[in-house]
Amino acid sequence: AFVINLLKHPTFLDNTYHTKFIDQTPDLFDFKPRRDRATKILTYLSDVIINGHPEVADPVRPALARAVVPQNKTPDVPRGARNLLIEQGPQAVADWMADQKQLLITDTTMRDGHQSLLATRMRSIDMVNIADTYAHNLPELFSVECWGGATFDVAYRFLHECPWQRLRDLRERMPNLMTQMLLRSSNGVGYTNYPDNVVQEFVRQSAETGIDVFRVFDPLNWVENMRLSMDAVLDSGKLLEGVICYTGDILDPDRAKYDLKYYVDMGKQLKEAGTHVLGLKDMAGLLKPAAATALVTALKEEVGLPIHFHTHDTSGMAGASILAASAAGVDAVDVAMDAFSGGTSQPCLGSMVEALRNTERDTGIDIATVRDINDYWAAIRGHYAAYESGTSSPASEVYLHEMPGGQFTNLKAQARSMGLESRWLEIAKTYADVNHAFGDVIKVTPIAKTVGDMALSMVSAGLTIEDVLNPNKEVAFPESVETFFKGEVGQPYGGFPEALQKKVLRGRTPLEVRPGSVLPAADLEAERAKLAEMLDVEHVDNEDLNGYLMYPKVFTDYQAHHKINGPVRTLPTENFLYGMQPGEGISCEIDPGKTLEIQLIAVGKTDEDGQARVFFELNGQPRTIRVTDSN
Ligand code: 3PY
Ligand code: ZN
Repeated sequence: AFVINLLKHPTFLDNTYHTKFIDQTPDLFDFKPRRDRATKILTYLSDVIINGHPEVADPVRPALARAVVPQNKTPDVPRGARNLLIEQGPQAVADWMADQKQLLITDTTMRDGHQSLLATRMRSIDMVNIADTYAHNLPELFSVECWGGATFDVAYRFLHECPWQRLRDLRERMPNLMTQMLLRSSNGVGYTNYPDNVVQEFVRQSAETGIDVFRVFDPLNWVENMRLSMDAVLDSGKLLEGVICYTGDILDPDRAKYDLKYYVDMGKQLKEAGTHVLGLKDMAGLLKPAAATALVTALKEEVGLPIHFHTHDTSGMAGASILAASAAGVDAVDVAMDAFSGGTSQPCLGSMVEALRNTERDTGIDIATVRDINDYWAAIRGHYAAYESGTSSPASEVYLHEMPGGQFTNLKAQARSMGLESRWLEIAKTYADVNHAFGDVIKVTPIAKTVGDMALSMVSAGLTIEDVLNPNKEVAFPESVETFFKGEVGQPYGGFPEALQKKVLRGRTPLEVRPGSVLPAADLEAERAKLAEMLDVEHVDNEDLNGYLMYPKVFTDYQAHHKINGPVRTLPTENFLYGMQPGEGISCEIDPGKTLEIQLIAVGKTDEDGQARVFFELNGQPRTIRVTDSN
């Protein structure tokens, strides 16, 4: 084998070797390609070192601050809200919430914070490293939102790591804190309706792996379509937060479709459907302070459930809405750690703690602790500079288009990639036109994307809303628009605009029932067997099965990446994104207590065959990796 390696070696083949070549070329001694996890991780690093990370435009690593994990304030983990959930169940938590004088705080940094600011790219390692500190130093938190929404597929798709492992690791390190997820009802954590048993199985597994609070919303505020997932949460014994999505403006008589009565009625329906807590989800940040006062007051009085308010600071005014909601008696609110707050994310946690200090609604959170933890997050945010959207000021235009926080920067990036960035205001206006043409819909996943798809396609094709509505003008509708008008997302409040529906459907009959009711159940065991065969493994566990059921292709692509590159989740973020520099050493813990010490020694020149060699020391032993240079 040594001779074959030598004969095939490019340096040998092109006659440039010299006597020291054998001594200096350790990969000759790699008799068969060793595909252990260490080799896989070195392969990944070599690829990034030579070819760069596909999402990082500027491969030069910026000067990065070190993220310092603060000291624990106590040796033991103090009691937190989760202890009550475990000991007395979800109703006791809801009762306790309603009894509290203080404003309860959810920290969204690990979910909506980075989803809204950094395209959901925060990696598990950066959450897991600070989780023990949260457990020790922030036991006052109501919950830590850290899962669901877009984080599930982005973990597999772009971070090449397993979202279930993230949840398991966080769960283990925060035994006293309630973990919270965002569930898109029958859309699970995807963009389309799944069969009922897939949704039920997903909820069951999420609860088993570690979710305590399920925030459940439907994009059409259709309670009928929420019941199945809500019942699944109730069966799991965890805390159910059925959600009202807020849109429009209850104080504007011209937006009468979604008035105070509409929201109160929906709150009552959610109560009747068994929710423990009423969520108020203002995904675009449209609930102005005076409206917050009116809405929270009415919901408290007429529904009588504890209320958890979620908003976005796109307009720069969300902090004022939270204070108004707090004064009106809201029970809990979502905020993000300072470094992950503001703009399209949630308002600032530290400032909210300060604003309420020494008032009746004092959060009880120690501001010095917040500063220490935020110092960690500020450094972490810098590591993801490649994903910053460049939006740096409040945007009152949000009241025009009503785009949710997670979509705003995304759609701008999409417009940029289509060469339409300079026509942004036109896109924003078109988005508003589409919303009205669609019957004034609630813009949240996946309908926000549907409206965005339509707006972009109109601007790029030079179509006006009159063209779209004109029955005699041929228009190519995006697939998501067809799905919506076919009734496959559900039934919108007030029904579909008939003429437009007719035009989109071209004679096809729309669905008028709950989409899940006509989808055949998935054969879970057959799917498991099919996946085991595809992956060439004996057994597929429930977490992997659920990942596959939600996102078949994304999941199998993730598995293929994992087979080549190993557990890349264990790499520090700066190395995951920027590779390593000669002389640099890093550690990655691939199993509890099993750590790889990796040092980059040198990067060889790319040879004529386009192969580059990267020289490492792995746990003190020399290792060479060859990769194709695709530059
Ligand atoms: C999601 O569905 O991911 C959202 O954050 C909706 O607001
Ligand atoms: Zn949100």
